[in-house]
Amino acid sequence: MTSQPSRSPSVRDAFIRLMKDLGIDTVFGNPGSTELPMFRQFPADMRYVLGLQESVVVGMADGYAQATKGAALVNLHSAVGVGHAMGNIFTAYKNQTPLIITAGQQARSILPFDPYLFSAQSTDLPKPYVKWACEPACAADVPIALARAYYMAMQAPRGPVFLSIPADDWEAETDWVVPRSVSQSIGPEPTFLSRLSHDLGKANNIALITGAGVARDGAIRQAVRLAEQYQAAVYSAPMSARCGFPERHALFMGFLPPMREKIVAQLQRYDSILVLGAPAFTYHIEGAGPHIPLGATCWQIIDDPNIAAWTPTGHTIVSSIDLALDALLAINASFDQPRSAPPARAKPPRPPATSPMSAAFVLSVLDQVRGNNDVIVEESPSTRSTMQQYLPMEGEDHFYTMASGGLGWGMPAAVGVALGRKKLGLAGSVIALIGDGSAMYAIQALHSAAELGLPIIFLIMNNRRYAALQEFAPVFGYAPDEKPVGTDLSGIDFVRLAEAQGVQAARLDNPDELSSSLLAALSAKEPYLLEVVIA
Ligand SMILES: Cc1ncc(C[n+]2csc(CCOP(=O)(O)OP(=O)(O)O)c2C)c(N)n1
Ligand SMILES: [Mg+2]
Repeated sequence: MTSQPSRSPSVRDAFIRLMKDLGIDTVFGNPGSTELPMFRQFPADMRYVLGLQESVVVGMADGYAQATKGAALVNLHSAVGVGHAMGNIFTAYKNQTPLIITAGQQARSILPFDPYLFSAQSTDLPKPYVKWACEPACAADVPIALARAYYMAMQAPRGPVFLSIPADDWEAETDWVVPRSVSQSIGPEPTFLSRLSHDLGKANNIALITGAGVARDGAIRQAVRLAEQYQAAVYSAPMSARCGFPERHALFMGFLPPMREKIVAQLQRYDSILVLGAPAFTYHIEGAGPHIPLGATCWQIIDDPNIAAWTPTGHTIVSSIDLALDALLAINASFDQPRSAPPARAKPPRPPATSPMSAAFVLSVLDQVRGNNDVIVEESPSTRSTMQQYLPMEGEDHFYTMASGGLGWGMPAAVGVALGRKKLGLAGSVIALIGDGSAMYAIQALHSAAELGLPIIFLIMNNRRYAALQEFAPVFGYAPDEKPVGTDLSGIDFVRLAEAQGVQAARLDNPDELSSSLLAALSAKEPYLLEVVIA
């Protein structure tokens, strides 16, 4: 911690000092007049990462915070900047990413006159998708509000918080704020743990379902030990935004779909279900009947009391996943029945090199050429299930997608993940696997990638349409030959979009060139966009 001089500091000095003391040296932002006073004499030892639209700013900060496992600081322009950012604020909330989002506000001295750029109900605007929103009652309270914002964001369940700061606050006098230590995890209740351990000991066939919370809490190692101890079959929770279990492990059985009847069918052979770091369950479409197979017991361990409250069935331990698993593994397991491993799942067939290429072919080739340290950031909806077959993830820091379903996160998040990994000195490239439609929600992320010179390959899966919606249509009663309106995209030239923003790019439709193109892109130290034309 820096030593504090005795004079009364300005709000700006106390704010910046506290940011540094909290370990924050990067600000993701897009500035306006209401933010200019904040960063006058911007410190040389801090970095401002510019995003050309506010949703890009928040997406980058989300990827960065997840990769560095800390809180990221965001600065937005008053009302409209927050509005632009709202989609990715929603996603950060669902991702449980700790973000301190500051936004400018008009000067307090002119607020009575409804001034230009005034955010009338500034703290209501980002609700309900922030854990806390505050416009401090007076200028001197701004630094202490930053401290509260930080501890709120980092406390489980983590998430974004919001501070609205009037433009004339920065010169006012205040006091230094000294960081405190505040624990960030939640521990499990021992009586619940022994009940869970007892139930697992009685079970014949256990299904372990892992979600993003396992990765967020760095608890994959414990999840593997637990699965091996009980010879449990492991599934990824529906729509999991991170990798919660090594997908090449013999006990890994695959991915649960976000639909009630299908989950029940897939879990039919288990009499005990334990869900870690995910709700039981996340649905995308309507369903009916039981949520788990009849007669099965269901437990979930989750750090969010809100999820614990709405869960329709079973028992819940509200706890951070790592602490709960450490405690569970420390209880000596005794089994009523001897355990044997569940049958391993079949490998998918090798896809042929057709022209145009299939997504399966592209991803199977990518799997052969990618490095062990490479990271996948995915936002390519109709490719997701193909990716799950052909691109198995290794561990907790190898895969990121958004938990919200909101497009426009993947492009900027890839930039943030790459920047975060660079800060930590981690090797490997970031591979952003992005649909053609998805890319267009936040295409300005390419500009930030070029400015930062990060090793990212943007692999645009160009099928010239919103395929996921076309595939989904029959679920909503469309006839097989009826195409939903507004789902064809054509004429988008991703190479020119990339080059116009300073990113090298190529378009590829020849399957024979795929492997060498991917290898060249992966060995580049700079961002590279590869537009792959797929069927
Ligand atoms: C912000 C937002 N708008 C609209 C949607 C609806 N939506 C879901 S999937 C999809 C298509 C995405 O297209 P693309 O990235 O090309 O992937 P593909 O479906 O072709 O694999 C759309 C528009 C959404 N999820 N988020
Ligand atoms: Mg598409």
